[in-house]
Amino acid sequence: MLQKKPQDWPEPIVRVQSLSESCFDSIPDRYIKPPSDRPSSSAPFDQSNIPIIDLRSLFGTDAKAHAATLAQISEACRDWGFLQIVNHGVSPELMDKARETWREFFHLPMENKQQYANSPKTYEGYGSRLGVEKGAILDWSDYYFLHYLPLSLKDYNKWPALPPSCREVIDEYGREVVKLCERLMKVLSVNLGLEEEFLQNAFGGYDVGACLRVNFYPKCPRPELTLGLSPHSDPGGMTLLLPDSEVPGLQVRKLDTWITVKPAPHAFIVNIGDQIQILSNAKYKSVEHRVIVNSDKERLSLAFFYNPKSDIPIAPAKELVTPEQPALYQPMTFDEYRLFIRMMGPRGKSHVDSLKSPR
Ligand SMILES: O=C(O)CCC(=O)C(=O)O
Repeated sequence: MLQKKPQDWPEPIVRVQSLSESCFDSIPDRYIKPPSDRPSSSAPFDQSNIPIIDLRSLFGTDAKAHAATLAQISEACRDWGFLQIVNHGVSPELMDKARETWREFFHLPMENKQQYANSPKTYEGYGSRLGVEKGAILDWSDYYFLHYLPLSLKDYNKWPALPPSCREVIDEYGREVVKLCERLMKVLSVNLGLEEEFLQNAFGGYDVGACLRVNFYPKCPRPELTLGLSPHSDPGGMTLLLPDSEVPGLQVRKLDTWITVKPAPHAFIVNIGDQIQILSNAKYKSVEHRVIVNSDKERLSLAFFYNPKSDIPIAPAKELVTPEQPALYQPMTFDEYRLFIRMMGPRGKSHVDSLKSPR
């Protein structure tokens, strides 16, 4: 396994937003995917969607309704690894404000954004590529990455100072989303047949890792040749994605097809990450997803990653290891795991699969 921290990008960084403004009918070769990886334009229009689950009963006193919601979540986690949640307790106004604030950020003049240009040492700041492999084919997106937790990594100076409300909005949004993640961790623990606090404790308590990646997908003159984000599973614990309210783009792999998610109004899209796959001994699986782009509308999404504390070993829960289902993974800290991924960039599910115990 690779252990050296990458120091710098292997090539000069080009902002996809600038390319989008200067390319009218072609895109640079660096963004053209091999034919088998391109979004298939011949896919039939598809009605299917990931499950949409109303969480209202989790906040009420009706035990039967509560149990029914838990059962729906359990089925979605097992069958899809992805679900949409509505009536989740985060205010729709805050969700809209978070999206709008970040849209304003990406529309600031380039020099305002460049002062936050990131490096692969920590990825914090304004970025345009994942992975440091020289000559890699790149994705059609820019992003902003920041730490919300643990408090030791939270650094307002690394968050944008503009638009003026940005830091305050991120703080409020982070607070509400963390509360929701803590609630979901209890639901997942109970659904796995574990103590309610099991997953939270396995993540190292409440000062966990939480970070935000805001993805900006500019318009693309040749969307059939590229992807906004290559297929990957999320390396962390659980992700709460706030998708664009107008423009679809997220696709989730279901067997051999890619399902385009149709976001419900003010829903969060929740997905299981590799660390919960490992802790659940693969009862729940992280699922590959990717993003397609389009020629007439930009797209913005906020991915909030809720992760274990970075320096504790993560291994299958003993309660879920049996003679019939032995431990599928060897223990590894999230720091070690993430470093491996940050070197390589998005690679489907090959990262978590490579942790499988030799048998
Ligand atoms: O933009 C999206 O809809 C998905 C983003 C995503 O998968 C990610 O940030 O890991």
